[in-house]
Amino acid sequence: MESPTPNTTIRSPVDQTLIQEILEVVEQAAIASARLSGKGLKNEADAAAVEAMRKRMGAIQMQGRIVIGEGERDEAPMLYIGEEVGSGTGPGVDFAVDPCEGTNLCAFNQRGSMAVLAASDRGGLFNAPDFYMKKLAAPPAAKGKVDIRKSATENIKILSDCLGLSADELTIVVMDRARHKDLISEIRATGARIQPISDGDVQAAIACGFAGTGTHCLMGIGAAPEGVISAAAMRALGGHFQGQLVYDPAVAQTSEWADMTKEGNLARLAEMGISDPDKVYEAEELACGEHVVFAGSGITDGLLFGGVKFETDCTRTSSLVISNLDNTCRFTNTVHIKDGAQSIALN
Ligand code: VTB
Repeated sequence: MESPTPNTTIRSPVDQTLIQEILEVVEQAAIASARLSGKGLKNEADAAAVEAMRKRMGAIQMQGRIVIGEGERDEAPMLYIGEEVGSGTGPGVDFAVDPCEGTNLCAFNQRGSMAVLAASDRGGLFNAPDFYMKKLAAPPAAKGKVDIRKSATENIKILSDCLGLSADELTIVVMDRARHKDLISEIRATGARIQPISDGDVQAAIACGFAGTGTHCLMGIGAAPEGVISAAAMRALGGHFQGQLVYDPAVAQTSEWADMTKEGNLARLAEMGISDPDKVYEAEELACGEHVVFAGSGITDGLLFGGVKFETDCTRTSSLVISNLDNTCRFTNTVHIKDGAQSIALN
C-alpha cells in the first residue's frame, strides 16, 4: 500500500512569520540597551541587548544558529558563535547578530547605535573571522562600478559620474581612526567631503543604499563580522558592498591587535580554511543565501531611524527590515503599550 502523502508544507526557512519575529528580536534588544544608554556602561549595555535578543529568539519556532555573534564560546556566555537559538524545532536559520552595534555610541548616548541582525537560510551568511575588514559601500547606481581594488580617487570619480554629483557634493563616511589618516587626505584632495564617525559603520554602509540620507559612500576599515550584516542589507537593497579582510596589524593600527603579528594572523586565517586572505568579497558572497533579511532597531537616534523613546504609557521603537524575499524595506514604528496605560499619543 502506498503511504499517505505527509501533510507537511515545506516553507522557506525565512518567511513573513519569521520576519515579524525577527523585528521583535531587534526591538527588544534596542529597548534593553536603551535603558543603559548615556550611563557610560558599554559592557552592561551590550550585555542587556544580548540577553534580550537571546530571550526573544528562544521563543521562535526554529532551529536557529548563530554564525556571527559575540565571539567564541569561551569568551561569550550568550549568542556565541555556534550557539543554537530558538525552540529547536522548525526551519533551520542562520543568524549574524550585533545586539548593540556602536556600544560606545549607546554608552554615551550619541547618535547611531542600533540592535541589528541578518538572517538567512543555512549556510547563507559568511562565517567571518573576528578580524578587521576594508569596506566599500555605495549606492545602487554605482554598484559594480566602484571597486575596492581601485584608489579612493578613482572611486570618487566613478561615484561622481554615476550619481551626477560633483566631488564637493559627495559625502564620504570614514571612521575616525589613525589607520585612515592617508585615506582621509586622499579623499579631501579629490574635493569630496568627509563625514567622520567615531563608531557604527554598519549604519553608514546601509545609509549608502538609500537616496536622501546624505551619505554617498563608506570607505575604510571596520570590523569584519559586522561587514556581513552590512552586506546582507546592501544585497537586498541592490547597493554596492565589498569587503576585504585585513590581517596586518600595521594596517589595522589598533590597540586590540597589540600582540598580533601579520604571520600569526595569516596562520589563523589558514586554520579557519581561508586560503586566499586577500580575496575581495562581494555582498552576494558575504550574504549568499537564497533569502536574506536584515533587521535593525534604533537604540539612539540615527540616520535611518529614531532611537527608543520611553513615555509614561508606552515605549516606542523605530526599526527597519530589509528583505529580498519580497524586495521590501519596512520602516516600522512600534508602540509597546505599558500595563495600566491611560492613553497613547498618536506620535
Ligand atoms: C567599531 C565599531 C564599528 O567596527 O569601531 C569596530 O564602532 C572596530 O573598530 O561599527 P575599532 O576596533 O577600531 O574600534 C565596527 O564594530 C563595525 O565594523
